[in-house]
Amino acid sequence: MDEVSTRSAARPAASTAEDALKQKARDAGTAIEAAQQLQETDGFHLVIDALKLNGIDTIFGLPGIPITDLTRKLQAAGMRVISFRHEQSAGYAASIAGYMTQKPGICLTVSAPGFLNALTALANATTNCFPMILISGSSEREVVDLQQGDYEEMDQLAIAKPLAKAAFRVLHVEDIGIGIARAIRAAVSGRPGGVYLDLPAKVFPQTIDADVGKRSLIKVVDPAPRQIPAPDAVQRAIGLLKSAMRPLIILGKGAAYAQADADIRALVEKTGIPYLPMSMAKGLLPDTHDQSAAAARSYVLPEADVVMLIGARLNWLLSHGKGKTWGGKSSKAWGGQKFIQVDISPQEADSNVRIDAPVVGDIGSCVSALLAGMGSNWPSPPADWLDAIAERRAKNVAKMAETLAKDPAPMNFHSALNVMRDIVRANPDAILVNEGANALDFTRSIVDMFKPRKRLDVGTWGVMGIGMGFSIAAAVVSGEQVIAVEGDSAFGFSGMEVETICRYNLPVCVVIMNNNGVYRGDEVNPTGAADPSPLVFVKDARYEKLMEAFGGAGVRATTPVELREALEEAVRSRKPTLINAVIDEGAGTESGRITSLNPTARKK
Ligand code: OXT
Ligand code: ADP
Ligand code: MG
Repeated sequence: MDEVSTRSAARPAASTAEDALKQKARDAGTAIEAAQQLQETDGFHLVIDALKLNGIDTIFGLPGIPITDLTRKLQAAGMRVISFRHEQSAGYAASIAGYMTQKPGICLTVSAPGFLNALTALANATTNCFPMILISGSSEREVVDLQQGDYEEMDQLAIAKPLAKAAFRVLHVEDIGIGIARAIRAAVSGRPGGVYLDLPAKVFPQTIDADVGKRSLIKVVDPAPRQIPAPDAVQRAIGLLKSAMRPLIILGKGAAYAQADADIRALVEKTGIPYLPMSMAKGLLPDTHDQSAAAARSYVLPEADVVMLIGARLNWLLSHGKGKTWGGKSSKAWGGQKFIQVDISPQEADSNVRIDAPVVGDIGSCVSALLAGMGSNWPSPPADWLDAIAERRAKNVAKMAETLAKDPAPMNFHSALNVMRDIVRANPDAILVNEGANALDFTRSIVDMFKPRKRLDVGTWGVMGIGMGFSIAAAVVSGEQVIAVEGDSAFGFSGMEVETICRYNLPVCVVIMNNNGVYRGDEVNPTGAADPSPLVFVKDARYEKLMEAFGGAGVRATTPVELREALEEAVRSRKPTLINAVIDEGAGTESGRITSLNPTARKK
């Protein structure tokens, strides 16, 4: 750690002889004061020192009262401070930085409105198990608690609590070290999540003896301790897996987060069991892997008899583990599968259906224990199971290839994403950010991923607005090229951050799948009045000019050839680029692949 920072004093200049004398006397006083100050530190510096001590080197935020000076001082202390145009994007950036690095991503905001702007991201982080810490300045406690109308008055701690994994407030400068240590531990240990840390304005200028301050800081030892699974739980899981005739492994984003890539691949390959990657687990093994059952999803879920979930929850994305998707006779009926669930959270088991073999621990430890317990001659799954999957997969892949080979005018999702598929294959280190409905669902199934943690998307909530925040953080923490495939509606939620992308000159290429609206752009107002349908946007919007406005490259692409050229140039130049890919406005469907979740009106 650097030495604990100290504050410095300014001195006035002397003009006359008398003034000079006075100045001399003052200087003597100032020197004593300065010496005293040299031995003092304050809240600003202790926050910086505590973060640095714990290896935090990047802050995502937006300055203003009471944290403006903190952002300056963080930068002056050598930390990377990425300043956004809206706190929501800063929050999403922090959360995905946490997912990518296993270190809590830090988002720094002002009080009440700034805090609230970041709150969606904090809640989203908790929901997705991403480790982040939202640090917000807040107003005078005494005034807030008496509701006397302080500047940006709000009881932020109370509001954050139900949306965060943990929430803390620091009232005294000497507790800053503990507050930050607790926040770090809470964010990354066990099931990761979003943590709120409230820092009232008056803590920042509070002073304390520098030595006492230094001693008050905590370097967190082993912030995310390994959690070794119980040997009998491992044996139970192995026994069940061995008994399977039609086994299936489902890899979720918890498995990607765990960074146990080699062991997970070894487990899949050693068992020979087909696997299904959840969206953000794509690339954990290359999507072109022989054992991938992604292209046979609707076949393997109902047909499997034993399913091993690794870092994936049986939530809505997996139809709660029951119902017709799983071969159940009705929408809530159990399909008959037995489940093994590998997860760090003991409470996750039985959340939707019975888990016959829970394996509780961190995925790295669990997978290596499973591997060790399996011995060296694990039998291959029955050939008829593998053959049936291969057949179904080949059929779907051939069907997809046929669609991708078409070149309709105007361009549609398939012909545009066929280009994207080639570009990602040629640049497997590039990070793909993805949001929208059709723009999301088509990209997920068309664009293969080849390396872990390269696909970042709307996650558990299907939330729009993550696009630019995720892209900025991904570029900042990895230095890699980022390609953001965005629905035109999705892009609108965080579009102003293209200025941030240009300001920091990040290698981000935003591709807008522009179909003039939410899901599609051809809806009309049924009354015939002048107002457009609630689902459509200005036709032929020139989104590319937004990027040009800030010095980046803007391209309007109406054909796959133009799109390919623009993408290749973006990747070659690493310049901030926005490609407005003009898609047939009638190409999408309502809510993409999740149309069925829309309630339908009884009365037409
Ligand atoms: O097996 P079958 O035959 O079924 O085939 C499957 C696979 O086997 C096959 N497949 C393949 N075939 C060949 N080759 C390969 N490689 C291959 N891979 C797969 O393809 C099919 C499909 O596979 P998939 O996708 O794996 O399977 P399936 O059944 O779809 O999986 C189910 C799910 C649930 C896991 C999956 O669908 C999924 O992950 N879905 C996520 C959906 C989601 O999160 N959507 C986003 C939310 S929608 C809505 O809420 C929107 N809003 C409202 C809103 C939101 N969200 N947030 C906020 C803050 N405010 C409002 C809005 C405003 S979307 C939206 C904007 C939309 O407009 P845009 O302009 O942005 O976007 P466009 O729609 O483009 O206009
Ligand atoms: P997906 O959306 O990809 O299916 P989910 O977010 O539903 O994934 O599930 C991720 C799961 O992974 C959560 O239940 C979480 O507790 C678990 N998890 C996260 N990190 C770890 C880890 N390091 N070890 C074990 N489990 C983890
Ligand atoms: Mg759209």
